[in-house]
Amino acid sequence: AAGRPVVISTWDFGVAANRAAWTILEAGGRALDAVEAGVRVPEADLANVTVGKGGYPDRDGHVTLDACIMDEHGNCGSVAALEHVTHPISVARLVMEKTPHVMLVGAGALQFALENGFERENLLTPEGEAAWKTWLKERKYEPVINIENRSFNVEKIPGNRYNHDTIGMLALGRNGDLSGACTTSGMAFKMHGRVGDSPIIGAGLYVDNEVGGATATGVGEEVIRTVGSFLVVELMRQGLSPRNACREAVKRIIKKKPEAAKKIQVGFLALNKNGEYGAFSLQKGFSFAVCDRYQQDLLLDGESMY
Ligand code: SD4
Repeated sequence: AAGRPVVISTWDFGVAANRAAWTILEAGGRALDAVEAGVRVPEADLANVTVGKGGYPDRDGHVTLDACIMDEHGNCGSVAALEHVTHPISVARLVMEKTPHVMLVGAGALQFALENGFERENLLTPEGEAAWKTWLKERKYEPVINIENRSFNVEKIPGNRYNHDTIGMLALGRNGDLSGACTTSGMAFKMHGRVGDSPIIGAGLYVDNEVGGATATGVGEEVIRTVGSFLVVELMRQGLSPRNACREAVKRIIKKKPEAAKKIQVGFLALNKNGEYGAFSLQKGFSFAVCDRYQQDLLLDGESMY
């Protein structure tokens, strides 16, 4: 157990994101502020092709972003299929704090963002456009396992420098309050209008301040089908450790689709109220980052089923 405060997040880029969150947690700040600041780091990073600006587009060439955030009171906010805004997580937070709603999508989400001072930007980088044009030649939709982990599959992605994906982040503040955030450009070359698990409360992210929080990465359809993050939190409520709760959720995915599960990646990451954390994935190669007062740049390999 890391104790508190502590922040954990998915994949290699979690290390830099955790650092930004840590600055806030260390000063006694709110977990909600920490997770928002944390995930904004990869959102703005052009070198990663799966979150925020610079994300790979859908098959029609649009970069569409999904994100959600959840606080210690069970408040939540979410945006899906949001275009032209670099920081969907901050729009999601505004949806939570400034509207009577939980979720805004597409043109409505963009309208809300622009009305609240977000700048309209072009998120498709030359690199993203080149990858899309290469993809168009074969038009084969095949999610790449561990596209997120720098040491896996790098060579398989045309024109790809780094391989990253959804960032899910969970933080426990010094005062014992939990929050979480999740943000992504979704599966590269998805259908236009496709929404993954990442902005769906209970699927890509769930936080219950009595118990803990969980977040997911990988093929979102399987996470939605099993309401994965909610499942992990409820399993922790029943007494499972974060690692074992994540493992059960992975097993649920296998049970529902045994054949499909062999070919895709899904990973869960969880943090409980005591600052204990764990992860589990379908395939090897799911990395996650941990930051607490003893170690700021820890990158661990989650266990996997296969
Ligand atoms: C999605 N879960 O859009 C996201 C993508 C992801 O690792 O996390 N891939 O389905």
